[in-house]
Amino acid sequence: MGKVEVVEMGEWYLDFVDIGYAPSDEEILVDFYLEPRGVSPEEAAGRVASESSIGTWTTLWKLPERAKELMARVYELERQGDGYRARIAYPLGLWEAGNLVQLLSGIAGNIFGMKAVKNLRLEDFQIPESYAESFPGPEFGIEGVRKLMGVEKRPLTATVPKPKIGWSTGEYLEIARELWLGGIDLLKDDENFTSLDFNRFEERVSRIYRLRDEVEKETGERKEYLVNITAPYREMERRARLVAEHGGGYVMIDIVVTGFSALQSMREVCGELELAIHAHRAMHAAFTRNPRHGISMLALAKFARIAGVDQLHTGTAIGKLESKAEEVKRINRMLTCEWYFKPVLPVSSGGLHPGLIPEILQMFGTDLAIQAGGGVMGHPRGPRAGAQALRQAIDAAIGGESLEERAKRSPELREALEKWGYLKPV
Ligand code: CAP
Ligand code: MG
Repeated sequence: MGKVEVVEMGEWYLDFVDIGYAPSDEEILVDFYLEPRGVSPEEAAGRVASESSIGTWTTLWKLPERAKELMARVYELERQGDGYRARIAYPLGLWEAGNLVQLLSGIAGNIFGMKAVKNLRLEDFQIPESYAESFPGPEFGIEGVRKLMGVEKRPLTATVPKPKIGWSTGEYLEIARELWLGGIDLLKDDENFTSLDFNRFEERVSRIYRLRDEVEKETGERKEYLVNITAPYREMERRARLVAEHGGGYVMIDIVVTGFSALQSMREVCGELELAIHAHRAMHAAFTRNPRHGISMLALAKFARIAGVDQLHTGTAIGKLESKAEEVKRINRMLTCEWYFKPVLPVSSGGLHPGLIPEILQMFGTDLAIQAGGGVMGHPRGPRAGAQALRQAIDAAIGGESLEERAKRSPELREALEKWGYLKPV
């Protein structure tokens, strides 16, 4: 490396602005939306680049020789709505290979609290292959989970035995049996259901896989259990090992509340144990929902694919939780496209019931998982009929048959339509 002259920092922030700079293909490129406050857009963008790379609020006594090579650079800045789109290039020397949490602490850390921006949102980012190679990505991916479940084409189905929490272990297993016999592929714990006095993790896991094996024999279909291992890290590891010991095929992790450090380590553990990871995103809307400030769900989903989840909730656009169709489609495209890592199966969930299935498949296609909790457990004749109605709706939608037509010969679907029709929950 040639001698880098130590420079006296003048307009410190504007030194991080180099509009028209052409980033090398060995840099991490990040797209931000920002609204300056009290400073020019250039200085606001420069402050973001400074604070997220090597800078601070003032010029400094001295800089190490390599400083200049580590400075981030704003290379594009253009009006966007009430603010600006700022594109920033980060030299790879700033980032530790394989350490996603360090990347997050840089490009998604202090900068959201800067006074010089009224709002700031991390919209998207690109990484070079040399950085991507330091991450495993998904162990199974879409092909792997479809092979695990023996389901080639149609959407995988999942159901949470609602209410979210309350069933005893025995009651839970009885419902699991009904759901699996009715045609649900994946029994799913809810995001806030872990191990409680009336339904301990150990007892549930010690019994459920024997039941699963019985139902597989009875139906000839593969069945699995998205068992929620969310807990302090060491407990998650212990629970994953227990699942593997009992012959489980998946774990579920609430990846936002557990954090990316735990997720990266659990990805290693689950790889060793050959457990697929179903990623729940509870808490994401605390920072993804505001279109002016925070982190986009697209960026969060990209971090999750790099970290190596196999399935990820991405929204429904027409269910009970906020999400826009175009955004969900864009996220699903990013999760399933050709990239450095195996594709991740999008999970559509939240307020879904049989009446909404045709529109879900019309919007998002069939390469996804559909979770219906209330939309199955709310069926007048209980979980087995609810499961049958969901599968009947999927079969009809895939076969191009209207739900009304199919309901003529499928009473479970007819009863679901009588209860919910085509209601879009709010
Ligand atoms: C859905 C759900 C899921 C949400 C999560 C719930 O239940 O189990 O956690 O889908 O949202 O607890 O609400 P229902 P997202 O099927 O009964 O609505 O998928 O958007 O991350
Ligand atoms: Mg839930």
